[in-house]
Amino acid sequence: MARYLITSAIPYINGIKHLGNLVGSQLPADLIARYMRGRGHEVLFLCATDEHGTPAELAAAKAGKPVEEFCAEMHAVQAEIAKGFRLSFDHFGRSSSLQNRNLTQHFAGQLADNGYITEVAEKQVYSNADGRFLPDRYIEGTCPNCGYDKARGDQCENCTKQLDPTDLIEPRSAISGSTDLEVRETKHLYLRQSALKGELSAWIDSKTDWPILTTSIAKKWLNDGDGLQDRGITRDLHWGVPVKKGTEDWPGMEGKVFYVWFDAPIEYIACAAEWADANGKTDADWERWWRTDKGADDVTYLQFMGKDNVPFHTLSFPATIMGSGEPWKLVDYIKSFNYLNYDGGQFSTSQGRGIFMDQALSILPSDYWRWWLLSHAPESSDSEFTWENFQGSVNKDLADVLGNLVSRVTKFCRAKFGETVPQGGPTGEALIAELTTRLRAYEQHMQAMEVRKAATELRAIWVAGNEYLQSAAPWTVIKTDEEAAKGMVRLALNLIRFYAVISRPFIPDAAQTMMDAMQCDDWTWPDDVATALDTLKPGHAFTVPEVLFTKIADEQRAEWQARFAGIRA
Ligand code: B3M
Ligand code: ZN
Repeated sequence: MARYLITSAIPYINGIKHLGNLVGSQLPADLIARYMRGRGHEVLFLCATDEHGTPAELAAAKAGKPVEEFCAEMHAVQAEIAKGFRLSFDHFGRSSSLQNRNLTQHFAGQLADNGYITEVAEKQVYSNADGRFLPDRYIEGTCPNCGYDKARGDQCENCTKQLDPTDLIEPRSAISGSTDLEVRETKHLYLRQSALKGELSAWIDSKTDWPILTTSIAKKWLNDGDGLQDRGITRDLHWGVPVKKGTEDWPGMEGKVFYVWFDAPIEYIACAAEWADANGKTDADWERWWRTDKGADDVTYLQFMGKDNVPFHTLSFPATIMGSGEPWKLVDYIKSFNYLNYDGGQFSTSQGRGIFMDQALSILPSDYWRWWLLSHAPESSDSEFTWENFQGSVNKDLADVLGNLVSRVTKFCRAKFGETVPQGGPTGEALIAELTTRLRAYEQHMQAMEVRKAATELRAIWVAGNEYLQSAAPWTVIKTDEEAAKGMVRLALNLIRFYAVISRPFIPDAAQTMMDAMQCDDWTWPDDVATALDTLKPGHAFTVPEVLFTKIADEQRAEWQARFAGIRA
């Protein structure tokens, strides 16, 4: 038995995620967590909401709520949707937790003590009316280049010219509209990533088994242009982890918070502490997952994320850990994803384009989505959701192949032999041989986290069962050789249980329905296929389940297509 620590990129708090976000982080992480548990490994699967930063402040202001209240509500909403998708987190934490506050301040203190933090004086625009420094993009004014009167302090949207806030004519605060602005000097902390460049490079170079997508992005940031830049890790905001050096105040940093991307990955660690606290466990219980001096030596740590998050996970967060000089676990494998597009364009949170997680669950149960998304995961390139493709997958793979087998076998048996597994002769040698070969391939793909390949193999395993039944044809054989027909049905009923076990990481609800119908609760992984297909003995009672998957009719598909064509308000 091995130990797997699995984390998904933590979704930002400011809104409900779309299916593109889901398939790039939480869903594949859940797939692998479920698979590893199914193989008998010990798994700690963590996720959380990413709650700090300007977007959270602004979303709360828009909702007319104090930011703490907004975050607490949105956390509950996201947790509920995660349950709806059957994301099997051991804990769904919050980056605004006390545990994360303490750990973030602790890391900053360690980094400072080890010489990896510098203080940099900067000039920044301060708004007297708002009582705060304004990030460049929250300053508006007239563009000196084209005269557009809503140019932002970082760029003019009209003529695309890159700007400095001081370039703007008649600058004003985008928050309050106030023109009572002044330039003040302020100090910020920088993480000296450049000083860790050698160590980071060597570490990335040692990861020869990582997906190209992951290492190519990391190497680009390490080596392009000026190479790895030092990064500002503090901000002049109200909402965030207050800047402290461990437990001590940091002179000159009063009123400042850490940048959201500094504390967000630290939440992966803090979340384990939250998990322990929420479950009456001790510090030792979570530290054995995270500290190599406290038992985490034999842990394999897997991270899942979209490609835009890769630089932070391959460089910044490792730099935080390395620079701390403490024995925290570094990630062993980063599985990253390309983008999922939506019907000829991009999914977009800011524009409300595509299907969002809550909307998806409002029209179909999670297994339908899980199957399509995972079997079309954007691994080697971007992939695209179209309603036709979705309809095709559901109708063929889920309804015609898997669902049909289950209903045909159970109904036939009930009609001819009653609702117990019949006594019949041995059969299906060729099927067992094929399933064995395919199951080993499936296991290899899952171990390698090749999601699409695993889905393809699983589908082939379902097809093999269907073909067996089609050519064995117990409904014909029964007329001449009842004993043989019974043997086939017995094998096919066992096949349903077998499918439940191996399909569970992809479609957990259908798997449960299949297992329940077989009146069984034995989820043992089928190391030996012949033995697995002999689990349900003659005389074992079963029931005919409800329809596993309903086909999507053309009219229904067209209606959804039209309903989700527009922009979500
Ligand atoms: N919150 C990205 C996002 O929600 C970001 C990931 C953080 S991982 C530590 O899209
Ligand atoms: Zn302009």
